[in-house]
Amino acid sequence: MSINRRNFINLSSLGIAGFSLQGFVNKQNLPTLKPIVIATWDAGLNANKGAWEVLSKGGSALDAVEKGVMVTEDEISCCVGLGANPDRDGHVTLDASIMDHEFNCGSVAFLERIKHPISVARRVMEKTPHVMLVGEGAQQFAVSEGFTLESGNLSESADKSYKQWLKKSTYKPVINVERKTSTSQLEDKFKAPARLSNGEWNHDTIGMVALDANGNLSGSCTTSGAGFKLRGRVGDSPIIGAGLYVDNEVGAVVATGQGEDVIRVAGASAVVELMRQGKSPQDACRLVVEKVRRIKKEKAADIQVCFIALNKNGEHGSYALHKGFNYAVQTNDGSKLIESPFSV
Ligand code: SD4
Repeated sequence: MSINRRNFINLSSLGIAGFSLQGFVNKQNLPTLKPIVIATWDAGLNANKGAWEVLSKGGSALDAVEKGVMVTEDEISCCVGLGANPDRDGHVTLDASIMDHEFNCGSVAFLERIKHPISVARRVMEKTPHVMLVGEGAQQFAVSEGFTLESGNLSESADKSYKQWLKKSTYKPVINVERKTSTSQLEDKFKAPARLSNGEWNHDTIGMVALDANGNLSGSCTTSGAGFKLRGRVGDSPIIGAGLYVDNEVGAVVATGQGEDVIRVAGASAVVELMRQGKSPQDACRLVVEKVRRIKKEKAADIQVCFIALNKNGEHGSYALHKGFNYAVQTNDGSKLIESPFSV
């Protein structure tokens, strides 16, 4: 995905090397591919379209990653946002985070009855001296900022799944059953949201990272966590450094999968640090996934952990513990869905 040396030399021979390549090429003298946005899962295809409306007009990566994931939060029949599966007490509780190119960040967790947790996370970042608000306090803040308090009713599909779950009420917080399937088994891989043939969602999260025309990175993540989770459970998505991390000198990373195991390894931050040491986005993601695999030993068979990463040059990559993860990419060349490499 990098522009090759020949192209670079051509650019240099046009006289744009030296002074003007400052800010246009990175330290390794690779021209930057921008703008670009990448997002987790096939739902990322639609989300990227929302982000692209901002990026293609020269807008900021921060605006793009907010607008992008709002598309998914708006899909009421989706696994993200208020249409998602509830916790085991029957309430939908949402987590979200956002981070810009200057280490500004904001997040909300255990938030109920608010349609766009990502926008509340952005307000936390921009309007408070804090990074994170949770539960009732986060909701109060959202309402004071003019967000509507929605009904709290479950969507039709979530209500159906919850009633089904109540029959057995087994507490088995296994996230991402996609390892038992493949993208081709999804109803329609280009139509978000995807449901598995057994009726379950194959994920509950959308994560997005973008590089804008000015060369700035930002990221966002929004999720319903895990269906039928313990009340009060919070995953990695709103934890800066675990579910999301952005360092504008290096790159931006977002995670999906079993949040507990992403938190354990400070996942997104760990991937960024590996890129700082010169690893490609894919290799950096792979090394952290392999660490999770080592830590979990035989229990790695029961969980999924995935990262997507974008570096300062616009190079991107991903890695998953198990088969079945994919991510969407949007550039000036168009949009595509990429099957992620995986460990086992
Ligand atoms: C969590 N990482 O709350 C999220 C869940 C997820 O696709 O990514 N689901 O643990």
